[in-house]
Amino acid sequence: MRKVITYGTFDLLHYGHINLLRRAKEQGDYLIVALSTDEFNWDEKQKKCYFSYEKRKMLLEAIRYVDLVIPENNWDQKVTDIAEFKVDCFVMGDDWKGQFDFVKETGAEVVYLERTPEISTSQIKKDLHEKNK
Ligand code: C2G
Repeated sequence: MRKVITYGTFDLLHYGHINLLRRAKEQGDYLIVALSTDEFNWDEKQKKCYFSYEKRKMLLEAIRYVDLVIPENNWDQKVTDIAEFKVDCFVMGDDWKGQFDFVKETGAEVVYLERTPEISTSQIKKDLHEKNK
């Protein structure tokens, strides 16, 4: 069984996320999503999520492409996650291109997939704010 892993916040789940998850699953047979915790998002990405970790986890677990959701607590867990779960392929959107090439040291393939244009959680928040002015 070829195992794939990807990392992210996945707040206000949208079709850009689904496009990523669908293509990530196409890289193998089993997809693990390491979901950024609320603390990690705030401390490391200065992101305040609309949905809590538990709600974002529930949403991801309902997606047919996703087989397992684990917490992402820090930037450095990727190498140990890949060893622990015997992952064959690490996938991220190409806005991260080159940022995680060190993961290749684990022997896992590193794949950056094209981001879906014109949609992002921050764009959704901005548009809703404008509309409700
Ligand atoms: N994504 C995408 N297209 C979009 C928006 C997001 O392909 N229009 C991808 C991102 O490239 C990422 C994944 O969807 O691979 C999740 O995006 P975010 O929730 O924004 O995650 P991010 O804040 O990039 O966190 O350790 C890695 C970080 O946790 C990644």
